[in-house]
Amino acid sequence: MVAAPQDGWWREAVCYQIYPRSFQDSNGDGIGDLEGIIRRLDYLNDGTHRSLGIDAVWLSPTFPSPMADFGYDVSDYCDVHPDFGSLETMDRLIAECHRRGIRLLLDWVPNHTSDRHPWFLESRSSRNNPRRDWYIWRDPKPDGSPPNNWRSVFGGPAWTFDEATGQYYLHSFLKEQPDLNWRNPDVEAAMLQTLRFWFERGVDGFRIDVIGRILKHPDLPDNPPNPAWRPGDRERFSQLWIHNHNYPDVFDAVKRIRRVFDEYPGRVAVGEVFGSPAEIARFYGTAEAPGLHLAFNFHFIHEEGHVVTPWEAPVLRRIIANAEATVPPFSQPCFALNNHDRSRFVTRHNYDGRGYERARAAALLLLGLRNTPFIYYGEEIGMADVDIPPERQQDPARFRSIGRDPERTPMQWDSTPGRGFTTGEPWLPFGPLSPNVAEQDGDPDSLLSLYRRAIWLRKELPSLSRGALFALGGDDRTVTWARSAANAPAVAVAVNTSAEPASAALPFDAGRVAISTDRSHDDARVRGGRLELPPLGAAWVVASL
Ligand code: TEU
Ligand code: CA
Repeated sequence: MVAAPQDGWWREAVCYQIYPRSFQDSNGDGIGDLEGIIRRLDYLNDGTHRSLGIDAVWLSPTFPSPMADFGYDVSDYCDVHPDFGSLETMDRLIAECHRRGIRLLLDWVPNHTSDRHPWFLESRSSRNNPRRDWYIWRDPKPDGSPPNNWRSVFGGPAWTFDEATGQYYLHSFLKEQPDLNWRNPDVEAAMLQTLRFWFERGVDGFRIDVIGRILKHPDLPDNPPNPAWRPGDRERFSQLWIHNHNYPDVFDAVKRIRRVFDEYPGRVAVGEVFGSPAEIARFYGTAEAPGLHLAFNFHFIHEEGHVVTPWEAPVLRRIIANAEATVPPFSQPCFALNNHDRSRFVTRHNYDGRGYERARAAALLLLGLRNTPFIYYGEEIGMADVDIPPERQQDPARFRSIGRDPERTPMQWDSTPGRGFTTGEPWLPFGPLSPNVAEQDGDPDSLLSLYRRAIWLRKELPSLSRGALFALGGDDRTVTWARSAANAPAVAVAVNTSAEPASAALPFDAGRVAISTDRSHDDARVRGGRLELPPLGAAWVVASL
């Protein structure tokens, strides 16, 4: 058989997102850094079942930045922010990852730079500067107002007036994040060069920030109002983003970006994308003209309209079915339950105090699907959002009513005053002493132990790590499916989202529970094609051959 056009390590990988400021501080300044990450790599994968078994790490931005958006405002794509280390530390991190078989992905931010990036400083210096056209400058309307009605994702107009040159510049996010003009071929060439810089240093790929926004309608027309919007809803949803989000030209640019990845064997592009299942699928391109290797599907966090996705079997089933039906056959979905922009899972689903139980079932759901899963640091111990007193708030983005600090607090390694994270004052306050890694480490019933066992089991069961997904079913309380690869026993996954016990119908008659949210069920024999699940429980069942 000829290898599929998109085979690679990433197909069977379990990935882990690190928010570098919050993972491990090594020098007591209260800010996590690359040296700290190196010290914690054995926690991620030391080759034994005592570690998590992570195959790839994605670092949120580590580049020089004024930190207006904590690194998503890049002022130099080819260096390391001194808070995090240096190029030398990054080289060591790459080597230390590779020594453990861990791939390293960095975070590429192509839509915008910092307003302090030398390119923007030149661009804003005069109307006839050679780099003027590297950003998106337009005259005011005759009444002095912005060139169109586009809103910033973080609130307010997407345009800021520059007194010195008498024009507005476009920024889809903060005014400190001017949008690059990807219609200028020099911009594209310069940005693609930054990818090669890191590939040459051994980086295994990139998570690509808001890739769906890099090209806008060339005429920058007004967006139409959103008929579903009601006063009190988030302002950014007051209009339909048709001219500045997933605009058709984006998908051609993605294919050109992909070709740079293909210059270097084994490098992977994972896009941060938003939209319907069909829109997400479009980012993968076609077998002949591939786009991204993987495009995130955030629908377990929020769907269109951005309301929190409920933990309900019919909703989960629909999300899985839609992803399976749309992602092209040469690749696979890429799900996440958490990230640095959204309220954490445990908090989102804690309305009855049972968010932590749902997190256990969610781990078996995420790792049981046909996908390249991404785990957000702290998810594996059930970290929740932390209340941030007003005087300690850091995130300027009014993306929700508060910023995104609650889901970005330092990793809780132990119950000491510095949580094992720092010897100094942490940049954001810690959560309560519990949960932490130390207390869960030796406890076979902990969430951490469940994640570890599930990840290693996934590697040992080819049906789970690379099998097809079939027989997606269930009822109002349960969602079930099976996975199967050649020459391996099929594995069924069953999740009970209700607070009542439930009986799930499996696609095969007999098997053995390989792992479940309630450890007392492990190794139970299954007969007659039914599995009894406790309230909010989940399990994997290996079919008897
Ligand atoms: O997030 C993009 C972002 O804010 C989305 O959640 C939003 O819904 C999307 O833009 C809709 O198209 C990324 C980063 O993850 C975030 O941390 C950054 O602040 C942002 O881009 C700007 O770089
Ligand atoms: Ca530090």
